[in-house]
Amino acid sequence: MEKKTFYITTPIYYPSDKLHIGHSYCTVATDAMARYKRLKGYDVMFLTGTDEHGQKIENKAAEAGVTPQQFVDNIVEGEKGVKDLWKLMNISYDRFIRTTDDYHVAAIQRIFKKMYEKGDIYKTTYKGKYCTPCESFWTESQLKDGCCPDCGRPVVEAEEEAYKFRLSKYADRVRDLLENTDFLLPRSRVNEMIHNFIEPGLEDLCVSRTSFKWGVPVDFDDKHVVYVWIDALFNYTTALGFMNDKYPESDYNKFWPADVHFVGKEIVRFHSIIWPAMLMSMEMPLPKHVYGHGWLLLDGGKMSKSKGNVVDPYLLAERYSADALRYFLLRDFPFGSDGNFSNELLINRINTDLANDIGNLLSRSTAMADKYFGGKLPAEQAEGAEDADFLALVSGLRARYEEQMEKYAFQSALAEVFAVIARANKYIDETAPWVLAKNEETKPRLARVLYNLAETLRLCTVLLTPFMPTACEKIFEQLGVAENGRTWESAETFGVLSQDAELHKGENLFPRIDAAKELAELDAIQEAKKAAATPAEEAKPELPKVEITDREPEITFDDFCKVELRVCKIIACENIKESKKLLKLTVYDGEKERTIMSGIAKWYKPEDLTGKNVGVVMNLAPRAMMGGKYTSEGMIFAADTEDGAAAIAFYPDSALGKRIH
Ligand code: ME8
Repeated sequence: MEKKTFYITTPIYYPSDKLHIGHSYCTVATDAMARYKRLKGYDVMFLTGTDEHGQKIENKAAEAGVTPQQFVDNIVEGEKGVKDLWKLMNISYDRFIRTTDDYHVAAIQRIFKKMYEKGDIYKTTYKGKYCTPCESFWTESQLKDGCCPDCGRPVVEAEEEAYKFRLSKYADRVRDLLENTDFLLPRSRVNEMIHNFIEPGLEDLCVSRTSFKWGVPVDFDDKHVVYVWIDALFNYTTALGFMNDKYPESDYNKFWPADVHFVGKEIVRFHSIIWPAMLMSMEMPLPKHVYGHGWLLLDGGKMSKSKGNVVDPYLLAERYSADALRYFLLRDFPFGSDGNFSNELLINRINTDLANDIGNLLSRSTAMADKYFGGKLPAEQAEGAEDADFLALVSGLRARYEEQMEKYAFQSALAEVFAVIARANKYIDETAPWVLAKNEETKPRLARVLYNLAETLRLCTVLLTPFMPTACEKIFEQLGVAENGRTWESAETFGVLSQDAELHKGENLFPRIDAAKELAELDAIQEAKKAAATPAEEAKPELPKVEITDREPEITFDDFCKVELRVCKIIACENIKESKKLLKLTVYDGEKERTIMSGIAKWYKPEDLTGKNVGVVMNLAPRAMMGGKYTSEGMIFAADTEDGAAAIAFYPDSALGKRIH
């Protein structure tokens, strides 16, 4: 019989910086799910990767003085880069896609063209708000208090030729998908999408850019690059060979549609509205589920690369083991909600669950088996009064765990396992094996107690392998568990551990951490990193002092408004023979031209200024100059500088004719 398939993905992360614990959180959850499904016998495809195009990366590369490709190569493949991190974290991905991979780029071009030929992508003029410093277009609704949502600076009206996708055409079908199916999980995310995006009405989506180059060129109109989100979302299919030759199409037929995309809640909109609409346009099957997980917060705020308040997973995994970090991430935070990360929580969790509960159970059980029976439990064993209650909790554990895992409720699945582990520790206290060991007659009882403990541990360990693969291997080894005792099937049956199993006390898998000492060290490391990362902030330069002697009396706002300040374009500029100081400028305000005489000839050549937009005082009374030969009809903004030079402020083209406030 053919195995059932399971296709699961993480978001593809931006390699604009080193990844942080938030990215690790999602990837670890995906890995646990993939391993769980493999354990259950599924043929799993687990895809992760990096989303490498876009303006941000282009800018970051420019700042670093390297090409965008060099920049992303370093972050993805370089030392302690994305791939190194996933290796350290024991991430068992089957495929890693980089959106700069040739096969992906070619496939995206074909996909874009297909939607264009169908008429779902069309060429138009895009009118919107433009943030010049960020070179980004925004719609009215994206603005924050009327300003650029990225940098908070004012935006201007602008126009750009663009391709748009007919998102509006699919609005009803997307709404139906969200409201009437379990496509989007958890359910609470559905209302958010309907309320915030569907109800206000879905507008067609701008899907190309001309303002930067670092992207997939539209091959039939190469002034444009494909919008990064189209490039990014289709990764889930190109990595299966869709519209490319890198992988066989049979992969696509076998694994698509995806069983689930795990994504952070901030990108649920892209995955639950835009993604299905584009798939509908392409007439492709839709993924079965999108799961929008919560955020890890730091001091109540979202951790983010741009804020610089990130926690380094590399450091924590190297210090406490990948297993401990993986366990903590999935045990402490309910997957669908936000949670506050702290080093203290991490250390507490390691000390209580791992060092105390499972660590102790393992070392006590194996040490007693060693001490009392040389590691091999005798065949003669005796049941006792304490068994029934304990074993009642153990039986049915796999079913309880499975129920939670199928809902992606990792926290609850782990809680089920650790309830059994806590109960096993209590069983040791109830049965007091050290007392049973004192008497030959009670040795069979002792043997059974130790067997029950080892078998319970084995069973729990099978269920913990998706979370802590390395430690679980070692536990199996200490308990002498053969292959048949490590399977999913074996976790349903109590008594699989062979009577001949050789138990031995091995290394301490989860040493107790001195919390106070570690916390102090982690704080010191964090502080040192902050200081190294933000030298500019640390060593804030003292502000220069300037003596101002010519302050004007206060005026009212209305008085100020009487001065008409406006952006004009210098359309002509020349030296005049009558003066070495003056330049004759012709400026244009969008309606008409005027002449301005300005004493800046010493610092600016006419060709430096022609074509530039400058600030102009428009309603100054005209003034005759050079004996009446010239008339100046305004003043351009120029600051006096220390050395007497003039410094002119320039404005973007889109500001032409606009008032300056
Ligand atoms: O959005 N808590 O990439 P990205 C929890 N390239 N999870 C977090 C997190 C936090 N504080 N910070 C990040 C992108 N994540 C796009 C995706 S997919 C076709 C394109 C996780 O590098 C979370 O899963 O900004 C989030 O959705 C993802 O990283 C965003 O990574």
